[in-house]
Amino acid sequence: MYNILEAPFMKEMIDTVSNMYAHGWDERNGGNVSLLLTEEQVRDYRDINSVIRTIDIPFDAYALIGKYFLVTGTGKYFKNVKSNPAGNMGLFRIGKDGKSAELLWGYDDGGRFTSELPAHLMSHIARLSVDPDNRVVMHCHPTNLLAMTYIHDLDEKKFTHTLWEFSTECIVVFPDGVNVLPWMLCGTNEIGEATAEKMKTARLVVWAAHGIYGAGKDLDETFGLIETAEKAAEVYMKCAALPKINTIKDTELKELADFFKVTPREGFLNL
Ligand code: 2HA
Ligand code: ZN
Repeated sequence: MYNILEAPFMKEMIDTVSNMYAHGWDERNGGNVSLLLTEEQVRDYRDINSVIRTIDIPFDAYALIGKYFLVTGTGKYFKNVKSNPAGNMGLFRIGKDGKSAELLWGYDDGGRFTSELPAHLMSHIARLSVDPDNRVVMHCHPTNLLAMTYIHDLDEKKFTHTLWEFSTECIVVFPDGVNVLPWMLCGTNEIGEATAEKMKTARLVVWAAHGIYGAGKDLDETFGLIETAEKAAEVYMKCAALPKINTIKDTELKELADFFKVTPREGFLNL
């Protein structure tokens, strides 16, 4: 059995949440990340039969029974994850009833997973149904995307189009676009269900006046996805109050998509 703090997945998780904090996306206890692991990955670092305690899950996660997740803790600060990984994160398996988390490591101070677990697990289920390689769900509060939700139409086509228009690489990085939810109460099963539904058609889901959810096959890819959208939102916010005299035309967006062999979301370009 190896030291779990030396596990590549653990190091990558610590680096990623630290980087998210450094980017200003996760003030105080803002943000949460979940990483789906295989039993093989976990077995090298943990006795999978030694369950520390079980924690109730507030909905039926039957579709994920037996699956392993490394998840940031509720009320915990990303700022502190690096100096105290086991106090700020936990690794658990979804129990046979689908309604309990079997803790194998972490949440050392008696804590539990993020209050946004429903949105995370439901989003994992939704993404896995369209992409079996999906492993990560990431939530944070990037400043410019958040700002944009106060001044921009929340229509998904319009929101996506603006991001595509305000940085050349966007259509290549997220050709599936961005879905948007209106303001909703966070931490509930309802926002979890709504987020998961939106995750079926895009890997980015904006929560108006709150933040964003991203999904991907690994931590780097998911971080990069949010980073790219946030960059475009930043450029948009710098330009929004100024007269706009240049843009990327839809014919040019199509040229980009063709050259990089991606398929833009149906109907999102005005051609
Ligand atoms: O966990 O970001 O959405 C803190 C949050 C809630
Ligand atoms: Zn949040």
